[in-house]
This record gives sequence, C-alpha cells and structure tokens, in this order.
Amino acid sequence: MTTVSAVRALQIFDSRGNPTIEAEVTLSGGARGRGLVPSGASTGHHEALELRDGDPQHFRGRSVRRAVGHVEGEIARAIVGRDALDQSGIDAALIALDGTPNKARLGANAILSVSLAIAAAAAQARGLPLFAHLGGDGGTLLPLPEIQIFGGGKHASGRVDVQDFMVVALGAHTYAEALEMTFNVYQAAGDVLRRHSRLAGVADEGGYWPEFDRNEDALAALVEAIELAAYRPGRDVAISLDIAATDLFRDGGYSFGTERRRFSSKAFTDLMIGWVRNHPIASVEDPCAEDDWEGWQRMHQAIGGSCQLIGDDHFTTNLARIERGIRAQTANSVLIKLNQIGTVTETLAAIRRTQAAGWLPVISARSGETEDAFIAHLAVATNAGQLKVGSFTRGERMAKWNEILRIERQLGARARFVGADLFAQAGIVLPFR
Ligand code: 2PG
Ligand code: MG
Repeated sequence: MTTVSAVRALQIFDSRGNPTIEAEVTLSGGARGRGLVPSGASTGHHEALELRDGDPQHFRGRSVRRAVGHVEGEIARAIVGRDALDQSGIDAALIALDGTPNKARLGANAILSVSLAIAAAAAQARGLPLFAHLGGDGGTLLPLPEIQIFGGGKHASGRVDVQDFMVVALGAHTYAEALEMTFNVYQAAGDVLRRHSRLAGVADEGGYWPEFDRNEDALAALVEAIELAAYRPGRDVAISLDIAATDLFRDGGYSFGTERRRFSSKAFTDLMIGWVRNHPIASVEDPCAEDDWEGWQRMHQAIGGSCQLIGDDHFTTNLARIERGIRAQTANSVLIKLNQIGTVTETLAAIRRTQAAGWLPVISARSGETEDAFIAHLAVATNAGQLKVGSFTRGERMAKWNEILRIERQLGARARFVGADLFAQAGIVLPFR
C-alpha cells in the first residue's frame, strides 16, 4: 500500500514568479503527495546546489527543466518500488545517487521535491496530518512567529542594508494572540511610514519597503510602530533582525551601502552588539558573514546570554557546520531551511542536533516561496518553537501562518504554546522582559 509506484515532476513558479520544481509521488494504495521547493535570494555559499538550466533564452537562465528531467528519469527509477514509510532510506538513496557533497549533480531542488513528496504521500497513506506523520504523538508545540515588518537588503534592492526587520510578540499567551499583535504592529508600521513619507513599496516577503538613509532610523520607526499599536517595546513586542551580513561582506570588511560606511569585522560586531544593547532586540540573525567565525565568537561572548543569536548562512542547515558552531560557541540558535541541505532526513537531523545542544531551532521559509505549508508541519512535528515566514500579508506567507491555526485545531487540548518562555529555557535572559 505504501510502495512508490510513480514519480512525476513539473516546472511551476514561486512567489517571485521564478521557475521552481514540484514533484508528485503516487503510492501503490493510491495515496499521493506533492513537494514544492522554495528558493532563496540571499543564499549562503555552503548551501546545497539549486540546479537551474542557465539558458539565457529561457527565463533568464532560471528554468529548472533539467531538475524536472532528473526527477522523472534517474530519481524515479531509483525509488519506484521502495517503501515510502522509509523516509531516511529513500533520502539516503537519493544522496548516494547524486554522489556529490552538495547535491550538485541531480540538484538539491530535484532531490528535495521528491523527499518532501515522499513524506506527504506517506502521511496521506497513513491517514495522518503531516505533522503527526513526521513527529508522532510528541509534536505538539505551536511556534512563536517571527514576522517581518520591513524588508531590505537583497529583497528590496538594498534600499536599507539590513534584510529583515521583524517582530516577535513576546507578550502573547496563545498563537492566535501572537498573530493579532503582529497584525496590529504591521498595520501601525504602515501608518508610521506613510506619516513620515518613507513608504517606497513592498519587499519580496511582503514587508514594507522603507526608504531610510540610516539603518537605525528603520529600527526607530519599528519601535514607533510598536508603541503606536499600544504595546510596550521589548515587554510585549520585541524586535528580531536578520542582518544577512554575508551580503554586506566584501574584501575582508563590512559595508552599509546606504550610509556609505565601511567597517572592519571588529567594528561591525561592536556596532551589532551596540544595537542589541540599545534597542529592544530579542533575536539577531547573521550579524556576521558566514565564515567570519571570530566575529561570531565575539558576538556570542558579548550577547549570547541575553539575545537569540541565529546562524543562517553561517550554518546552512548543515550538520557539520552546526557541529563546528557548537564546538566553537558561535551562536545559540540555528535557522532551518529544507532547501539549504536538500532532504527531509538531513533537516530533521539538523533540528535534533540543535536541540540536543540546548540551542533553539527556527524553522524558516525562503524569500521565494510557494503555496505549500510543509514548514508549518515541520515546526510543530519537531517542537521547534519558532517559525519565520516573512510578513503578515501575501498568500505564500499566510498559507503557513494559517496552517498553524488548522494544526492547533487538530491538536485540540494537546496543543501547547510557550511563547517567550522558550528563550529562558535555552538560557537566554532577555534584559527587557
Ligand atoms: C533569510 C531568508 C528569509 P532568503 O535570509 O533568512 O528571509 O532569505 O530566502 O533570500 O535567503
Ligand atoms: Mg537569513
């Protein structure tokens, strides 16, 4: 009943309109599952390879016909006849079939589409929602949302240098309350930008695209929005930043293009440490470039006990890099993105290792997303505790926030929400709480 009988693939389009891949797996009992693959813009160099055709005549080189061909050819031949309940066996077979360390031959997008589709088909065959299939009875924790209010960096033509200005509703007692608080701040932030004539548009993940001359002006505007929504900055609603500093790093130093400022690694970490100390910031992601290990250690020493410090490009959901970070104490949290590593099994291993170290996993979408809500299920299945999906607008973002509401209803009395207590559980004492 759960034997893979067919594997198909399709070139579809992501939230930026770029081609991406969808796989569909059919099982012998008739169950079906789909896997839709997202795509990043501010990508880390250690990510698994996203295979694109590179033909300038089609979609500016971005089509994924070869990846589709790999799924329907080699990959289908390798997994038809296998048991879809054996996710780790199938994922291991896909990794071995590819044969490269970064899935460069078949493409991590091709491999992930199938890995996701296998999980979805197996869940359907078992008659279980995806989170219950992936997490068993133990996955019951609803995530604290990290939601983007302003978008910058590569997602908004670099108009502000910092990529994501987000909020976390620390004062929320339920998931639904966290959404309502975020809605209020998002709406207020629009009012603030319009009032200051700083609204330039909407960035890739649905956050406002602000036109500021200094990055810290955006921080100030966000605090103003929190207050306008009648919340206490820090206590009720805190700030979460993704600096995406790999994109700011060139020739051994960091630069803020909008401010025409350049920094040594030491000067940039000092600036980041100052921001965290002087603003109600609960979480900061990639404040250092991916391989600036010393900068990361300096950051961790200075703020690791009082702020969530997330590695995204720094770790790329890669177990070896996470292990090295745990040994070197460079962070206290790992951003988890399925397509950085390329299979469900490796993603689950990265989450488990993060949790075993007493660190916090944050399950994340990409800037180029699809309508699929797999990551909402992944967050609950693994009790990750946090979910980052971009803003509180646009279908591809809302699909994930809404899916958590459905999961909450399915879980009924078993659903848990611990909200801001997560940080204390990981030994992070937010000074303003
Ligand atoms: C990130 C993500 C989401 P991208 O950097 O965390 O904001 O962006 O998918 O472009 O890497
Ligand atoms: Mg990031």
